[in-house]
Amino acid sequence: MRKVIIDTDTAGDDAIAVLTALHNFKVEGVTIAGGNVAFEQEVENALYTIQLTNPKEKVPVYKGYEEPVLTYTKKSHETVENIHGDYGMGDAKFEKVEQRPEEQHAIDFIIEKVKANPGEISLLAIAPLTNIAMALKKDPSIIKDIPHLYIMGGN
Ligand SMILES: [Ca+2]
Repeated sequence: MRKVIIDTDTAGDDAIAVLTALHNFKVEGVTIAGGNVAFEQEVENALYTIQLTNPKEKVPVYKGYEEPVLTYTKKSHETVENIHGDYGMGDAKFEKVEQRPEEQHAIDFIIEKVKANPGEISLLAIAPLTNIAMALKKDPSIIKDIPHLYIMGGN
């Protein structure tokens, strides 16, 4: 089964992508980037989505960058609860699940995991590319060890 890391700003659309990936790939971890809704809510949405699948092995969740690398006119980015609902899941509010995010930063997880599995871990990037950019900036040597980088979006 293909090994992947999913980088997501989990709201309803990404929840479907995460569910699909959990069904079809060996998901080594889920990393969270600031994007669609409030960052901590994205983390909770990812944890909730993973729990729905009741995975046999724990799928760890790592917090990454909450803010963009660059902004042009504003201090930060704007979230879009007007599109995804107050909690990012179409106004549905779910209880917090038992699993909590890991302590390690998302980009350190990406770097370590890729280095430990050279040529085996593809990245599924479905959020703003902040975590991917910062991981590659911190350790460009991992580029040669990532077989595929799939991007939906690219802000
Ligand atoms: Ca997304």
